[in-house]
Amino acid sequence: MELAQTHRPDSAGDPATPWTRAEFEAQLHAQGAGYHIHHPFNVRMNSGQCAPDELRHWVRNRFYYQICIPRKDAAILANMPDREHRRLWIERILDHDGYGDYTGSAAGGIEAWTRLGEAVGIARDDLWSLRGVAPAVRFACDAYVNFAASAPWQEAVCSSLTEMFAPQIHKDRLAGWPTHYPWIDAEGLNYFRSRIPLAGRDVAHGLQVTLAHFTTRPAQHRALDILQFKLDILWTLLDAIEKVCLNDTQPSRD
Ligand code: AHQ
Repeated sequence: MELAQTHRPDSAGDPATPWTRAEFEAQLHAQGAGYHIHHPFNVRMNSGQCAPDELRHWVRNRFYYQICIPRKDAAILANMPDREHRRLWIERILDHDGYGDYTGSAAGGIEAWTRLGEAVGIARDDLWSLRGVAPAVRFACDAYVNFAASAPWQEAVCSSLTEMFAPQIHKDRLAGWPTHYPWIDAEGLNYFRSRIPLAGRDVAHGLQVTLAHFTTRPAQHRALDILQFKLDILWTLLDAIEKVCLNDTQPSRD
């Protein structure tokens, strides 16, 4: 699948020579500068400047991203020829869809996000109706699912590595929201708490696959372009959510 190619002046050595694993990993980490933790909407949300309606827009729209994740992961699983990788990857689907009777830790991330919805004042049926999900949010999330289904499985694994930066964004929410948004039942924040160890487990596997698969300098640049594609997806979600919030506050002309 064609992706935008960022021109990067090769900072580390001869462009014909692959980066070492450490240099390649450092290049991947350096792309964190474009992570959505730095998006103006996220900065505003995490500094307590969002109104309740704006948080509800964020929860509603991010719910569409959350329900796309297990479908994305199932698409990757279908393309994985190796049982050992599948045994690790299938965990991700259960993490989100849950299993058993949906209670306690087996409830899954989508159930926990539903709890977050109720905690910010969105009823379960309302959240699951997907009412209020912005077209650009659907488009970006669907682009992610379609990339995962059509790209080689190692490229799709690489695209999940934005989670290298996720623990911090979850920790920020857990640290700030109780003070900034005391009206939100603390139970609703359990999703963020649950993701911190899971993100670490996911990244360990994703990084091992990525560092082993992309072994020439052109391939390593492709990996950086794939990561940028996913960073752009997350950034686009917040662009769209910010616009929804802006439209809410701008009285209609007519
Ligand atoms: O809750 C998130 C999650 O389960 C995942 C899976 C992973 C992937 O496979 O792409 N990415 C991801 C992310 C989650 N939460 C986002 C957030 O800001 O709460 C961050 C996002 C990511 O960094 O990719």
